Amino acid sequence: MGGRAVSHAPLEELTSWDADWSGLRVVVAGLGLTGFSAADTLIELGARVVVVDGTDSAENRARADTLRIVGAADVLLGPDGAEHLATVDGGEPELVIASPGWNPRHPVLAAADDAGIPVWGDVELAWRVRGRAGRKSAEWLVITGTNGKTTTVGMVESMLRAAGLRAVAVGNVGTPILDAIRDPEGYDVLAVELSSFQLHFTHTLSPLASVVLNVAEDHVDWHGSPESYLAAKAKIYARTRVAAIYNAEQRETERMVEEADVVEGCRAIGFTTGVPAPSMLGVVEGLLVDRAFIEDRRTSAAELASLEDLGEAVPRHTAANALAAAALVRAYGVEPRAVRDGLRAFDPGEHRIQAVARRGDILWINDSKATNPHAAAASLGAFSSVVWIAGGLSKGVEYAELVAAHAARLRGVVLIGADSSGLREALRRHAPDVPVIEAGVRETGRETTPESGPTRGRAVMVDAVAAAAGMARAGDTVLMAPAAASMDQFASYAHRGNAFIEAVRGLMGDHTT
Ligand code: UMA
Repeated sequence: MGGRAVSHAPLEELTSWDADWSGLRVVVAGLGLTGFSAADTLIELGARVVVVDGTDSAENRARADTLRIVGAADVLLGPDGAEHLATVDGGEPELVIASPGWNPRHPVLAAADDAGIPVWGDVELAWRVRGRAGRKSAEWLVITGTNGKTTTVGMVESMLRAAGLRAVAVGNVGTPILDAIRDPEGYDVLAVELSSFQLHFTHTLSPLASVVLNVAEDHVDWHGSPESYLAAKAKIYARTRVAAIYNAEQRETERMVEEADVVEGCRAIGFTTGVPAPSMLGVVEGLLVDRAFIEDRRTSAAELASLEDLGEAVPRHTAANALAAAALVRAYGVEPRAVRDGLRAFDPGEHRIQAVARRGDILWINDSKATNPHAAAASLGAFSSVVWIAGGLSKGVEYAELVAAHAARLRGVVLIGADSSGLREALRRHAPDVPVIEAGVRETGRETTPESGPTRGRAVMVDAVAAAAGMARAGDTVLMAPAAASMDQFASYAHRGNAFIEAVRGLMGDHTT
């Protein structure tokens, strides 16, 4: 390492771990989970790496120290380093790796684009280095969608493991894909959750099977328009080899498959919560069935599992996610029994439609994972009379449709979030009779949110829960499903969910479920 080796192969030939990456000049944008794993990998491959990150935090400094020790050419922290495209060993970079949180219009990425320098995400890098002499190279089953990605990727992982395969859920779910690629034991299959951000920076991925679970408006601020958000999602189908899986109840996803440039012989497979046509998975009399990956699909269907295997009172979207997961693993060749066993063993995790407490016939639900209107609509639709705690970072989406569709079930609304004006306005227009309280401003009657951030969030949530308790009547559900991201007042959706749980428990002592 070090030195100025320039022996590397041209970028188009850098398609395996064993290719010659030495001396390749790379700028890695971001030093979070993605940037760290990408920089560490590239250094191991012998590339010359400069990492830039706009935040000079203690955490980033610690990561920077580690990367310097293993051989990074430089790590630039703070706004100055992240304003312009850095040089590497005094020369222009030949490649930029973008973390998903980086907007393509960010000055560093825009400068790379202007200079004709390729910009890849960590997913592109991981795809290229997945093949390595002496290690098994995992197949990829890839998942995107506006909602349900994390649940589905977890179901896929659980089904694969039930089939006795070495498998792991990676990607947007939280474990960088490069960590799995570099695992010494290797995997048979990777269940890969991809966000629209990650897909935007992906160029040559050719998965065994792919799915867009559903599409609704989200992340408009990052992508610039709803159209470019959908275009990023549709990229997941490109070069799919065995099965391009679509939601038969959402024509947009089917159209994406029709328009995708898949590998010759790849099949289009639908999933539906209704009765399936041939080449689909669906539900018949309470059973999840497969009419796609069986011999005689014209006249029969294979039983995979029952709705009860998913748990009690399964919402429709959970059944849809299970069918999508089943389609992915069936494309790989997993047997029906492992689909069932995987679903039985699957634990949906916290913060999604999670019952937190019940007292005085009022049910308290944490759905902090509902970070956009589509996700919030799914949980609002599950209850008949709701006190809704909502608001936060809106990411540029519209609330009119959501509020209009669910106004009749709202007992009242408690607004959180540093600026929930979009939601407030939608409520004023489409639910004028529903009382709205703003958490954090009630005591004094004026805005008391000079600061934002985690500490602020906790106090706001305590106030929101108290306000909701005041509105709720017997038979109501208090639902924290914000339809917005959390980062204006909380560190993450998990932090927001925990703040809610703590506040509810604080309010009622030990009467929780
Ligand atoms: N940064 C800058 N300038 C910028 C943007 C970010 O300097 O303009 C720096 C930050 O200071 C920080 C680093 O970049 O140090 C963060 O990079 P990042 O935001 O890309 O986050 P990572 O830690 O790399 O995590 C990412 C995903 N984050 C995002 O897409 C925003 C994680 O998804 C994912 O789990 C992880 O990679 C591993 O693959 C999280 C997420 O919120 C859960 N995803 C969104 C969602 O699900 O809705 C898309």
